[in-house]
Amino acid sequence: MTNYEAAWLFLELADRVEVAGDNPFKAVAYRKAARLLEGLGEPFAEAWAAGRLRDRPGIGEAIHAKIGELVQTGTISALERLRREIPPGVMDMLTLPGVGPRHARNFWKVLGLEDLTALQEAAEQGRLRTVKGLGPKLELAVLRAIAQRDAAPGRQLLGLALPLARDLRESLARQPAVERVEIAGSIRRRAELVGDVDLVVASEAPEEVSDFFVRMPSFREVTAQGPTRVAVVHQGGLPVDLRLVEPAVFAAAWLHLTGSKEHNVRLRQRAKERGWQLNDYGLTGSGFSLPEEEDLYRALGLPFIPPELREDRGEIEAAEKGELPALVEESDLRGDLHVHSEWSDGTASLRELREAAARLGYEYLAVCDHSRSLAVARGLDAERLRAQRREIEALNAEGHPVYLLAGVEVDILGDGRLDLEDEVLAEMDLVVASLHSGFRQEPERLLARAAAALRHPHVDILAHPTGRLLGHRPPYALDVPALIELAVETGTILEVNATPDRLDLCDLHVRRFVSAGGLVAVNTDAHSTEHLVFREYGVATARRGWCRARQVLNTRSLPDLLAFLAREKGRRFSSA
Ligand code: DGT
Ligand code: CA
Ligand code: CA
Ligand code: ZN
Repeated sequence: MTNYEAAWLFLELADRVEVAGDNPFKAVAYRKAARLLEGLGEPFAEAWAAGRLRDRPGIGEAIHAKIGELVQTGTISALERLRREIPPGVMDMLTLPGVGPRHARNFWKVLGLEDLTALQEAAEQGRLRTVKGLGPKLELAVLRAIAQRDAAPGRQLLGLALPLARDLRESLARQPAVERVEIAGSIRRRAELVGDVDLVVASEAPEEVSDFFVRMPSFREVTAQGPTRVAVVHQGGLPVDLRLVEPAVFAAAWLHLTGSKEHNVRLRQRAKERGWQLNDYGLTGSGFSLPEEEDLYRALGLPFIPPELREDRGEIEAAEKGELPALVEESDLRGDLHVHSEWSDGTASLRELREAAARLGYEYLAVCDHSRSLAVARGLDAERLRAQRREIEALNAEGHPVYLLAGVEVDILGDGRLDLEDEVLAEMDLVVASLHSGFRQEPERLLARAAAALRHPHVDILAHPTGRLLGHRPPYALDVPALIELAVETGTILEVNATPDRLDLCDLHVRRFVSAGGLVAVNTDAHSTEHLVFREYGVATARRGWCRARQVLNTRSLPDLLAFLAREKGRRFSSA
């Protein structure tokens, strides 16, 4: 058993202990032990036998004994007991985003729910909120997560699949038999929904790698296992496809498995025109040595094409002419222009948000809590907004590297008016407007509401313009091309909301908007400090929309941003 496998068992033990309602400190201790085992640097069994695990920080007597059990019997009796005690359907609940071990315990122990179907039913009947500590918010999260699975059967949010793919890649990368491992497929192209995880491994000892892989505890099923391919199904239901190749053909295999299929077809045509054949083993007949993807593209007369563009949407033609855009990168962002604090429905204080922004190296953060009509979110009225501004000004007086802008996310009301008086909006550093109601309205009415906001002199940004929730709610019946045209005309920024189930605007709309001269803002709409890293998905969407750094407002420095906002709306894009 490898250190990794041992670590996984301790992580599983931690989850199960929490679900069973055992002493919570135990779970913390098991997770700590798992981290230690992972980073040990020598086989854990040897370290244990030589007594080198004794008295390590985090390894108490009880954990030391459990590691001994693992060494001697290959398992931990406490874990085996919990595996028998907890119904498998309860552990399935942990695969829903937003559901942790403590929730699962409550569902099981308090409400008697033993699988996802029962959980869904209880959430629909509003029974989850009857348990102390569980609220309507969790009910919604559960329903949304379950609906997501159903609405896009077999397809998963990038925001869930990418972290999983990275975990698997990391585990494989630390195997001595693995020379190189990379993520391929739609995840590498950063598609918003993906069908599976594709991994490519270069190895001289593929059996060793596949043996290791199928024994990883994160899978519920092995569907294929051969010398070049292993297919498994992750606990959460997502299939994982592992290809094993000779190190010499790694680049060709990686290119092939990254896709898209349509992009590959075009590349093959080019190879054929040159009298070669492109396949997952390389460029047959060309005589080139092609250690990297870049070399393959060069042999075909093209510069490297970023994976996000490989959809046969004109990238080959642009590459030929040397006109590929230099795509915006995460490191280009200097701030986030739409975050929520505990003043409305966020969980973090302004100070905590500012610290989290500093950790990302940001220069600014626009606090945009909800306006009053959004009562479920404890929206702010003019008076509370002014109180919040005083707190923001006091914080800014501290000379911290992150400057806070006093913004607001103002609701666009049913008739197109905004939820705050013009004079209040005029006081704000930044106004983000959004539609939160009227999902079933007629297209004309919706467009009229959005248009009123775009034409409003104080509305700087339209947030999550189409209102879609991936796998859960379709976009509003909104005429997006018309909206885009009006946004360009009025100088209104359109948001690329980076929340993994929004990604709104989507890639194609981003492309249309920026090529028409519009500017976007990549915002996380964070409701807690952890959400700020969602920017990765927003940047990915912008990149898939062929977006350059200068087409994203929040890549600008603070002085440039303030100068931009100081200009009259109508002049913003032209002088941008
Ligand atoms: P997905 O999994 O549905 O989100 O989308 P992909 O693009 O990851 O598709 P997948 O997993 O079936 O295959 C991974 C890549 O392998 C795909 O993007 C391109 C390549 N590939 C698979 N099948 C074919 C094929 O029949 N022809 C060509 N040219 N390439 C293929
Ligand atoms: Ca795939
Ligand atoms: Ca696949
Ligand atoms: Zn928001």
